[in-house]
Amino acid sequence: MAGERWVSEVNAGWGLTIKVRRQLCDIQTPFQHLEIFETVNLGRLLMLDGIVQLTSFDEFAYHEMMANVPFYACSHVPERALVIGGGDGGVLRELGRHRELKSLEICEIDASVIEASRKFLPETACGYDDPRVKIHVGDGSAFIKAHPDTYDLIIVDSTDPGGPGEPLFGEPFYRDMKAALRPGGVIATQAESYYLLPEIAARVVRFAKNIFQYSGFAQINVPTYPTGLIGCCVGSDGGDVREPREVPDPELQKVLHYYSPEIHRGAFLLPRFASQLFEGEGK
Ligand code: SPD
Repeated sequence: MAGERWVSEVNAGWGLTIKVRRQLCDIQTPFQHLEIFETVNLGRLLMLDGIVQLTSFDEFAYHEMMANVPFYACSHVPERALVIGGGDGGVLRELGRHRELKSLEICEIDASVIEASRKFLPETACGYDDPRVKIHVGDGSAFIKAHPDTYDLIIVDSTDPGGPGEPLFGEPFYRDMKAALRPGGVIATQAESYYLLPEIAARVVRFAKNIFQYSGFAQINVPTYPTGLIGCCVGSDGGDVREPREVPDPELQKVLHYYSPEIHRGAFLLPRFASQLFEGEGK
């Protein structure tokens, strides 16, 4: 309609279009095109290279699951967590709710994502206000190699493959993550949608299955990602990642709007075609 402004993510033959009021940030960083919009119905919107990373409307779903599934999948109480990517701070915000974590590190390749998120997305980037947070700006795949036997949780909140996140979708990186875990630690990675990018989802699930004793794909409903769904691939040698170690204490559960122990278990229950895809049978 004349005078209206819409922004689209065009990805793998799909389009997802959101009505926006104005653009708050438009910069070409050394790594990617970074844009932030104020939308009409969904709060703020962060896009990197034209791909939706988050909206204020539903970012809680993705960030709660990316943080809490690995936190509760860990067979011991985790103390040291590392986020790779995740420069908007949303995963940090959710991890920060856990007082048991003694250190919270983030390795983000693009300092501009951190700066712009702190300026324009304060409700997400408030994760950085936690004094336990230590920021490393650099390449996550190199960082992980340099830190063997260090973390209880490694959470990879990456962009899609093709941009700066590309090395994070390779098997060597999964092996390096395993080496960077302390015994019984857990990895969780952004694993795409089995509707939108089935080959990539199947590939990362295969890596996790080949490398860890226990693994699985947890699905998350996120309406502002194309197909409304995204996966979290989880792997560990410590125990069954589908079964939470404990329930959140009642005060914490009150502030979680998506995660619960029931959702944790249920997220690993997949439609038959998706299970077959991950078993290598495909449809
Ligand atoms: N297809 C988009 C995947 C985006 C995953 N990263 C989101 C960043 C939010 N912290």
